[in-house]
Amino acid sequence: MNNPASFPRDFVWGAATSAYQIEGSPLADGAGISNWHHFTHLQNGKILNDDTGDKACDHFHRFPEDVAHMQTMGLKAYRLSLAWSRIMPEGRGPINSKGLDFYKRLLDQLNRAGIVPYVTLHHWDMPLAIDHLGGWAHRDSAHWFSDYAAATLTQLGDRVTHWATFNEPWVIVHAGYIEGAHPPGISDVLKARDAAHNLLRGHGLAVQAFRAEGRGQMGIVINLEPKYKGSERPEDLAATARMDAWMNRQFLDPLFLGHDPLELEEIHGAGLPPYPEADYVLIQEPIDYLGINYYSRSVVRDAPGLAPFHADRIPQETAPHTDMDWEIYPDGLKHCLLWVKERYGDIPLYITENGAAFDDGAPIDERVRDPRRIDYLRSHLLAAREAMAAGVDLRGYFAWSLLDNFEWAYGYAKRFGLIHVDYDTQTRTLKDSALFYREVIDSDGQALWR
Ligand code: IFM
Repeated sequence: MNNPASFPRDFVWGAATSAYQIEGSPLADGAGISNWHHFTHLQNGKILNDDTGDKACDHFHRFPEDVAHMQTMGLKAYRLSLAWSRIMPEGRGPINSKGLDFYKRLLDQLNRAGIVPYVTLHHWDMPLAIDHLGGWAHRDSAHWFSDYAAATLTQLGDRVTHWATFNEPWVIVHAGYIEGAHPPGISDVLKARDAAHNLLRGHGLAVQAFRAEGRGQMGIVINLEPKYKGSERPEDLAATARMDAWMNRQFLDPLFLGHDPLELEEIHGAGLPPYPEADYVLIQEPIDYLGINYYSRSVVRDAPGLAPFHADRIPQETAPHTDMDWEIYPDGLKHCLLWVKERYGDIPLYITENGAAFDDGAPIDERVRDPRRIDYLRSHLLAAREAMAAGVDLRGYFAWSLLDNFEWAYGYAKRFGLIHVDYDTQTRTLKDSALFYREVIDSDGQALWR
């Protein structure tokens, strides 16, 4: 930390993926049907080109090659998620040991390679059987999840020390229960409220199970998008606060402060029966770290007709954007790291996802030139380093993503990978950004300043 133009020696340099996005073979070895398998096979126009995760990056079969690529890149850590439906096919009840075996093989491969696995228990793919019972809107979902978590922690605890309960619960709630773009594909603001609360209860119960059975560290991964006011008009300020509450504070306030943000009442309606006080004690179960996923920011204005948020994003037309149409705004990363420290205290932080979708074309002479992704990584890492210099306890950074993969509603159309995947042949090619990232890692970050 003394050298302002480098990162600490023990900084954790990693890359991230998730199960449904890369594994393929979703029903292999006795796995149950997941909500995402079901949703993609509905072919109801909600997934671009009717793409599915049936094959994805075929990581299920090709993980030894993928771990070898991680070694080539010099990764210190790899963030992955587990498919609940491989481990508990019905979401509850008996464990499927063959499903677990896949993860044991993968984790062994990583540990042998000296790459520390950071494992997320749930990254959106829920067993369909329990989704059909009401999914996260059902109060029992917290217990379904913590039973799965407890069993998994016991089974894999000898191989994993860094755990997270959930990835981006906000997306589960917003895309699944408000926009209907992800499973369960509905638009119901009250169910969304219950889903958010039950995810947090499930998190608290899983942390308790971890304290009883696990070793190492347990955290949660939250996606943050700083909201900037569109103007000084009181209506725009209120809309900005509402969107900040909905996206950023909806999860962090209960986790660290023990209450929901007040502005949620403007969205869900006041006068709803309150949840039991004991829920908030459970949700505040102390964690070892917070994972932050950061991609962009938004500038907000009041939009009275747009239920349920009555707010809208002001397009930043002259600013650079990625292929997701997300504004590239590295300062937002610094701001949200500083904001988390100021509002919630000195919890150890990791950037658990950060990256950019760009289509850089097929490899030419086994090379993919992706200077825009390099610029994105560089500018965001420099912003993160500035936050560290200002006192933020940032322990590591995971680029999203190791591989091009299944980008949910966008199918295979958006490429976030440091490694290019040819989906027909499953050939992997390290992009220039992967080679750049290797230099960054090798030099403790100093390559960023060159
Ligand atoms: O691909 C997703 C990932 O699953 C969760 N975080 C955002 C990424 C890019 O959209």
